[in-house]
Amino acid sequence: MQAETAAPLTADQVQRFARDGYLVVEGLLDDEERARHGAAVDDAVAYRTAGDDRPVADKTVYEQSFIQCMNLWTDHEAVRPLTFHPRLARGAAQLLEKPAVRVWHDQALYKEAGGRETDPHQDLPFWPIRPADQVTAWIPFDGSRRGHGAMAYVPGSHRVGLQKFVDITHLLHPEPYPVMDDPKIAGIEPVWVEVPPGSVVFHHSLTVHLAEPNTSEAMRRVFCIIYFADGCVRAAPWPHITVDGQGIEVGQPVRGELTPLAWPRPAGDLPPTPTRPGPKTGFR
Ligand SMILES: O=C(O)CCC(=O)C(=O)O
Repeated sequence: MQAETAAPLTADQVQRFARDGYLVVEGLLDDEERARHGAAVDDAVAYRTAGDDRPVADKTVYEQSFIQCMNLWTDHEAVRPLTFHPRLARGAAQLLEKPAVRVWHDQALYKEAGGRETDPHQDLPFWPIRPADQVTAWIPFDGSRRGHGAMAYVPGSHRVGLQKFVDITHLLHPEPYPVMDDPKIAGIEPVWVEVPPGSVVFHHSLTVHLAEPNTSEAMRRVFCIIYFADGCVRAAPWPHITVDGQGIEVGQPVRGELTPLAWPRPAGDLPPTPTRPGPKTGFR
């Protein structure tokens, strides 16, 4: 394993993230890491989805966007070194320009062959945590290309004062809010991102993003890690397992066994298995 000494991102990359709300970083994982972590996540997804043989067409609209398996680090120890990978976590801290970051949750988002698009949305409105100091590392194990569930980001959309809940599950609102038509971002073209394997694409929790359908024959294997700045507080009383499961009241900092520090953390030190499970699917 490579020793982590230097900060992984340059000042220019941090500035571009602040401007655009997303950042492509190629070569952040080497081939050995990509293969090892990809296999661990594959195994965890297979375990979580065992017995579900439904074809895509028989799934709910949300499930047709991706197979979502959250908090894999909590019950799959082999996934833990990726969720708490020091290079990624330190990069997240650099992008948020904060000394310390915690993990809100990880998740596999495996878009099946024939899977539908991921509706355009922002992440923060799903979460009862503020201020808006969160960043997601989106890790496509096989790289990302058009036709295979590539993502697009609306550059600068995290800076326009937009904060809208878009029900990408289609469970509460069958027709989710058409955020791309919102006057605050209308006219800004989304940027489609294609990256080679080993890349990580970071996005801010207020950046509007979307993914195209997977029209290829292969599964789109993506793993995400959502980090937040240490010190963010629970901001709303509505039920959410991540904060309720740790007894965190409105106004209190989100600190506990379900949201451990990812950076700084001694090399090779991984958090223990939490005593209470966090959410495993959906946004709660
Ligand atoms: O991978 C996708 O299709 C969507 C990803 C996403 O919405 C996210 O990482 O916040």
